[in-house]
Amino acid sequence: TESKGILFPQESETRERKSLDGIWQFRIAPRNDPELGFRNEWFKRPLQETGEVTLMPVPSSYNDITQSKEIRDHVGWAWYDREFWIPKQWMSQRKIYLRFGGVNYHAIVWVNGVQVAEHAGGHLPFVAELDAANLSAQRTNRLTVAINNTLNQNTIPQGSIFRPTATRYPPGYFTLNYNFDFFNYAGIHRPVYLYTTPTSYIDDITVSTNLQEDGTALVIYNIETVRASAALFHNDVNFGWIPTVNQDGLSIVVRLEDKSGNIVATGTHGIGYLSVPNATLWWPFSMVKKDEQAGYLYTMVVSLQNLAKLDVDVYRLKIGIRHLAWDNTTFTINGKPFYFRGFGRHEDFDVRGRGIDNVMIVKDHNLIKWTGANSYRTSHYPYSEEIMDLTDELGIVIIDEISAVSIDGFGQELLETHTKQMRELVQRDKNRASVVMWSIANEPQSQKTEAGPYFKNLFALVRELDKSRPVTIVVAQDYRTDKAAEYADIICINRYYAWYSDTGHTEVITASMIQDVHNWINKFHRPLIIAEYGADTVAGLHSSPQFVFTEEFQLEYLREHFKAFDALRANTTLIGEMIWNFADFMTGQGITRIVGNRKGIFTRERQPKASAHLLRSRYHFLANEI
Ligand code: GCB
Repeated sequence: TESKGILFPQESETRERKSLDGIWQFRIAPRNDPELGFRNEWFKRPLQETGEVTLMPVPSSYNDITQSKEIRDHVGWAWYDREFWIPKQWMSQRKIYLRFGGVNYHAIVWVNGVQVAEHAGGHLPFVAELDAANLSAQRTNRLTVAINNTLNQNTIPQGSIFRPTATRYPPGYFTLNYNFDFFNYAGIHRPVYLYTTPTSYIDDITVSTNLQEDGTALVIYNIETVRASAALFHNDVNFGWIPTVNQDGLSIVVRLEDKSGNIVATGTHGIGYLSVPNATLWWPFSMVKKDEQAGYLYTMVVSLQNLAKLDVDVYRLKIGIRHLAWDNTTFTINGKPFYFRGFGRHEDFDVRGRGIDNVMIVKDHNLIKWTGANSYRTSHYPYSEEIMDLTDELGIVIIDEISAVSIDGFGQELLETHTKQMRELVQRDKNRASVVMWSIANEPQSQKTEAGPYFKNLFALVRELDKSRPVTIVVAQDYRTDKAAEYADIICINRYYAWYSDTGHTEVITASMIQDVHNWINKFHRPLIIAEYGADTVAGLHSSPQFVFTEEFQLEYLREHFKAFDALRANTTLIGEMIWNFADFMTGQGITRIVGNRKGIFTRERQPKASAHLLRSRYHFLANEI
């Protein structure tokens, strides 16, 4: 039986894990001979034997690490390799896997010269099972990864290669063009792990939670296992119901532990539910009093046991118990209306690009809490699992967005890519308490006729994958022309009054915004979130009276929006405001971007602009009111 789960690799009494993060060898393929590495089989020998290599940290984007413009702006294949050891005891009675948290965009992976994985999609994990026959415990093994950042009309996001024909260009000149507003960072962006499971193992866990009238919580679970003797019992996984004791003598035992390790419920089937009286709920940190615990997580201990009741495999999943509900006017968490006050963000930081590191993610979440925000959207792609662990733990509410930014075209092949990524995202994040909504796209060309059936399709798919969360789409179109938002449970709109239109005229903001939101709500009768509004602001630039790009302008721009939001909160189904952006971030080079997009309320170095203090006082004020 094949694995289908993508459970985060963890250590337990039955599992081991080794990090492969560190400094790897790196080289890019020559621009004029992109296939050279394949023709010369660079995966068959150490990369440094193929030519000049450079050192490259993993995880990281490769773009900003070296002093080479060629590497920063590279388009095409880039090659990485490193050596690793396999402990002797892993070589028998174990399954060995190699897992990448995220590689942008397309990756091919070889171990000791043999291809073991290929994956497309820049922000989602993938796993390869390694064949022990191709590994050695006596000498080092070699891991080679080739990655390609080229985008086309059927990748998500999209891009296109521009090859000018005019003679004024140097021979072979080309660029990758894309119309999303962030640098197309490339690299092995997230941790790389080697790990093991027993040969019979827990492959996937799906959990949803519910609250009954009497306050009893239900934890509904579905556990998929793969059995070593699967060839004989191939029905186990697909059958959906795994009897207490299977024909191979293995059984599933589930227990739910609270934070102190007390067992609060137990179960004995692969599918079932646990009822937890007086459960401590998972609350957003903004909704609990100081002495209560936000982001309360239980540990669901799943074990696969043999007839002697010994653990064959054990996996611990942290889960939050919370109840989401929504209708045409409200969105509630644990029965209480939730007003989103948050951010659009990026995984973006100096030097690292989109590579994640603990310094950046802890600092960012400290800043988020400092502002009094209660939520953010993972604009414009799924964020790393390490980040999502933090939002679960801290009680920060997440709108989980797929990489479909600014898409256009809406053909069948694009829909397939989009569908595949949505499946992978739901598979990865389905158990996360902090994820309260799926966002299936940001600012598609949704005024086009083809967008209607395309998104109708996708909304249906996501609802089929997960009925426990509402589904949204983030649109920039006008309420009269958009063809996608009508299928959403909750509508998100992005608006830039006095920035992209009527530039500088902050006096138009309040009235324009109020009228716009009324139009949407009167037409669609849905809860609505302003998912973006913002103005580029160069920290330290001042002007009185205010002028675009100055800190004074950003302050005034925010104040005018707050007036609109307060009016709308009082008498419409506006359920949230998210500023664009949390921090300044890097973009491609262009004349409207001054070394990146400056709409952050924090600089790229994470220092506050004046607007951060203003937003903070509003978010804290809202926190006290709600
Ligand atoms: C948007 C996009 C976002 C951009 C932003 C801007 O509508 O969703 O990716 O960065 O506008 O600053 O133009």
